Order: sequence, then C-alpha cells, then structure tokens
Amino acid sequence: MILISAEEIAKHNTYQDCWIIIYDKVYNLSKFLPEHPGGVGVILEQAGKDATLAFSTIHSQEMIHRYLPSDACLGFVDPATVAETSKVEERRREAIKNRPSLNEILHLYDFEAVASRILTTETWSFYNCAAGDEISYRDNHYAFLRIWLRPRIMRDVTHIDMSTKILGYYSSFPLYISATALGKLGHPLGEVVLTRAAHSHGIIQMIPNFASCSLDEMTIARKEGQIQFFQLYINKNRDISRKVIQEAQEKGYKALVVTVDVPSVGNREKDVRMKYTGAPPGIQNEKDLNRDQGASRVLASFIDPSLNWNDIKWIRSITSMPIIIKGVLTPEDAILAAEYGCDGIVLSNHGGRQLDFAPSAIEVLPNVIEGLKKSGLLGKIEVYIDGGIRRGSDIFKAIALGAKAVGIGRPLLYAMSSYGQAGVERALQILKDEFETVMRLSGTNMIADICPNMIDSKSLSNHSLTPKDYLSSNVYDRLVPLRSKL
Ligand code: PPY
Repeated sequence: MILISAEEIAKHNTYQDCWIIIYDKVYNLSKFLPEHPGGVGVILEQAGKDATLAFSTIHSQEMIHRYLPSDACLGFVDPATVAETSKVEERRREAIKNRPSLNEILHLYDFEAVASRILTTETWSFYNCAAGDEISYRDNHYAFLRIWLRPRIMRDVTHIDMSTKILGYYSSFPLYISATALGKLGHPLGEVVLTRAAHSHGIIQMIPNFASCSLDEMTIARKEGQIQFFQLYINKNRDISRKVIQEAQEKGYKALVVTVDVPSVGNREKDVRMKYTGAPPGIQNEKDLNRDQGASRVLASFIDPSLNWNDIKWIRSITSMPIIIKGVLTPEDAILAAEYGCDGIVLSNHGGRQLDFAPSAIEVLPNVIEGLKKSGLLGKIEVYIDGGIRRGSDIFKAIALGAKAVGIGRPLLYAMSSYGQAGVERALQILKDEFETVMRLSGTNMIADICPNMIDSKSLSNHSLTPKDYLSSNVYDRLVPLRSKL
C-alpha cells in the first residue's frame, strides 16, 4: 500500500497537476479534469485537499470506478500526516454515509429529517431557526391546512400545462427558488448547486445577497438563457448598495428583489445560542463583528434601518431592472409599492424569522389582492408569496388566491445539504408531480383555470381551526429551555 503525505498532496493543486483525496484514497485527476461533466471549477476548488465531503454529497462511491481509470488512484493518504478529523466532521460523514437513498425520499419533510442529522448544530440552528416562539414559522405551514379544495370533475384533464410567466419570463411551474443566505454552510459548493437545479427544472432562482458564493461564481454557473433575479438588503453605506445593484444589472440579473423586512434582526433563539465562526460574505470590518450570537446578527449588522419608500425612487434612478419588494404583509403597503412603481411584491414574513406573530403570506394574500383590485392597481404589479410551501397543493392554493408564483427556501437548503444537486432536483420534481396531480384531480388544465372558486378558504383566518398535521410536527425541532447540568 502506497502512503502519500498530506503535505505532498497539497502541492498538486493546479489545473495541470491536480490530486485530491476521496475516502482516504489519493487520485490524480489531471487527465479527467477537462471531462468532468460538472465543470472544472468545482474540482479545482478541492485540488490538493480532501474532497470526500464535496464528492459524497453529489456522487455515489461507485462513480469513482465508473469514471476514473484504475491508474488514477495513486495510493492512500498517510493518516499520520493528516490533521485529525474533528468529531463533528466524523459525525457528519457518518450521517451522510447512513442517509436513506434518494429514491426513498417521498416528500419535503423527508429532506428536513435527513438534513437535521447531517448538518452541524450551528448550521442547522441557522437554517432552521425562526423568531420568538416560532408561532409565525409554524403558522406559515398551518395556514395552508385551513384551505380546502373544491375539485371539479369530468373536465378532460389528459393534458396539463403547468407553465407560467414571472415578470414575463418562462417558468415551468409557478415556483421559484427564494433567496437563502450562506449556502456553503450546507454544501461545499453553495448556491451554485441551486443554480444548476433551477436550470434543469426551468425555474427562476432568486440569488441571495448574503450568498456564500461570489456573484461571479453564480453568474458563471448560469446556463445560456437561464433567468436569475438578484435579492438585496440595502446597506448602511449606500455606495456599497449602488455598486452591487449596478454590478447585478451588468451581470444580467433580470430583476432586483429588495428585501425590506429586516430593519433589525428577529429574535432567532436557536441561532442566538450559537457562535458564528464562518466568514460572512462581502464584509469589510471584520473586527467590528460580534460573533457570539449566531450568524443572523452578524449578517444583520450591515442592513440600513432607515430604509423607506423614498429609497425606492433612488433605486429606480440607478437601475432599469424591474423592482420587487419582498416582505409586504398588508394591502396598504402593497398599494404603496404599486404606487411607487414597483413591478412585483413578495408577501412574506421572512420564513417566520423576523416578527413573531406576523401573519403568514397565504393568509394576507386575499386581502392584498382585493386591496389592489379596489385601487385599480392589480394589473400593475405581480404578487408572489413565500413561507410554508411544502406540498403541490400549497402552490395550487396560493395560485387560486391570486399569487402569480410562490417562492421556496429552506426545503431546498435541506435537500441540497443532504444530497447535493440531485437532492434539489428531486425536491423540485416531487413538488412538480404533486402540483400536477392536484391540478388534474381538481379538474384544471392550465394555470389560468386555477381561480378562487377552486378552493374553500373561509376558515383561513380562523387560527383555532388548524387540523393536526403529524408529518410536519414530527420533523419540527422544538425550542427547548436551558436545563441545568444537575
Ligand atoms: C435570514 O437568515 O433570514 C436571511 O435572510 C439572512 C439574514 C440574516 C440576518 C439578517 C438579514 C438577513
């Protein structure tokens, strides 16, 4: 058995000379590199290093033998020369090894259950956290349970067309990938995994301002014709925001999604208990950061609480990208957004992560649509919602109540963290299949058929009428009080 030192392996870290470690074996990938279907960049990021984690979240072990000639394996990494793998990393590897196979995953709650075992406590706490008692977080899901369907029969549902347009751009079904921060905490390749899955499914990705990947990485990962929107928090330093907006426009992002519901960060207790050790994206004054209270507070310290409607005029003056306001929860603000010339609004309580007891987007949707209609503004602005989407029926209910499309965030992070791109693609396929089934069994052939009389939403605002839901409550990670060690 040939043993190679970690120090030696680290020297082979270039395009011409690229070695990596996978499952303790050392491979020379220099010849294979240009042929890698996932691109050269993802392998080069791992060159000279242990790529087991990056590899295992995307590929099965047998792929090595299928794609690499036997002489690519140079030997084993000498364990005596490797910095001891931390217990955390070991546990993570073990969880990945023992995860169910992807075809056993049947619904989005399965991804959540798997991710809760694979992610580190810090990452799980950041991804999963919500504000206060997490009442809004839970009601984002429960609200959908208060809406029932009114299926019509005998309508020839042989052909179903789920496609729609979002700001005029094609989408294979009325769902887009919402912006979620710090993708590399969940997967070594970060947000580009979502970019690739969005492309395979023909849907739009909203790129997060606080992405772990650089704007360039995400732009390069975009395929010809693929549509991405850019999500932005307005920085206390407007020059920074101006530059980011202009760069986003130059790099071909098709809309600017200004998130307005974080004048200060919500009280996210799961996250607050954690110390954030990572590198916050795009941060200048590292020394001013207080890392003792989770990732959220670190990120929030750059957002400008003085943001107000006049800033929309400023943003309008520096970009020709359509503007979407994310974080609207009342008809009054929806009307203001339309009057200020915005092109779209996302009804959202930020996944329940900001103001606990803020209503769910689906609950306010009917009032917002009615308010816009009464003011003659409904045709001027598109309305999207996010929060709590877990089933195809949730998408159907939102469309019936007047949403143009829905956004989905956390479940795709869970899918990505557990199974990489294949996981995200499967999650999207599950939602598509479920949505198609609901359309067919409800007697609707196309999106325009899904109208308010296809559902019964009279209990939507009656919070005491939520049915018990065992799947979601079984994966829900409860907030627990501190216990003494005695
Ligand atoms: C979120 O975690 O909800 C985010 O969208 C990232 C973030 C975190 C803290 C403040 C603002 C945004």
